[in-house]
Amino acid sequence: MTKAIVHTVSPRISNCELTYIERVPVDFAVACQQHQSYCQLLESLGIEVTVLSGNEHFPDAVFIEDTALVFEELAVITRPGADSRRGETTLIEAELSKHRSIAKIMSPATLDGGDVIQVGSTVFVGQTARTNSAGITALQTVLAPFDYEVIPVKVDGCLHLKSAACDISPRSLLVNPKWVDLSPFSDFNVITIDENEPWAANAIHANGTVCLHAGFDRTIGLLRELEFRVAAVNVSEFQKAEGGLSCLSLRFQ
Ligand code: CIR
Repeated sequence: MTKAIVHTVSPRISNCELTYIERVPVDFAVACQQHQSYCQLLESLGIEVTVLSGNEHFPDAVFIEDTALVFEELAVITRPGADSRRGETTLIEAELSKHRSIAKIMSPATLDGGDVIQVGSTVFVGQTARTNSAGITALQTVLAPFDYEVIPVKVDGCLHLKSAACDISPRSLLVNPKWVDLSPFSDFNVITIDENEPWAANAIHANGTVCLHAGFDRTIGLLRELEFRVAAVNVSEFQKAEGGLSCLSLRFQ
């Protein structure tokens, strides 16, 4: 992975969508600092970071992961499940068309990038309030010319598949088993988060390093015991908006 696209924090982030958590004010200044640290962490891992800012009027614009999926062969512009987020995709399409040919998810399908884990030629897609069955079928259709297997995954109790499971190496998934059906993951090395840190499964990995929210000490310790190289960054303000590390970037080669 060598590139990441991020989006600046909207000054309206406190008006973000919320589904499973109570609304508390997001400190905009702290969120901006945390976003900068996140970008610096990606850069320290050898990733070239492009920062967009044209969607600042959308409260959830910083959670750019939900707007697109980038595969080697093409980029898929999603149709986010939340009405308030649909307009975010125009800017992202313009940016991604510099890197890939574009396919689009169309109505009535809905699909959030946070529901998709790509590990090699396997594409897991969460069945959630944001991603409907037409969205999963639409993704299967756009990927049909290529060598991917699209596998639906049952998710319950959290917003996105990636709130419950993320790839942390080409063969390993970090999971919260309370929120996701593990049976589709039988070919992978499945690592369970510490149960006191239910949100800790939202992680990213880049160039051999797993990145986690700094507050998840126990899960970080567990991964280090398993000899993963781990870097921590504080994303507490984004957790108040029901986001985590993966949501804050679109990452691709
Ligand atoms: C939303 O509800 O859409 C935002 N407040 C949070 C999105 C988090 N995105 C992600 O997990 N990929």
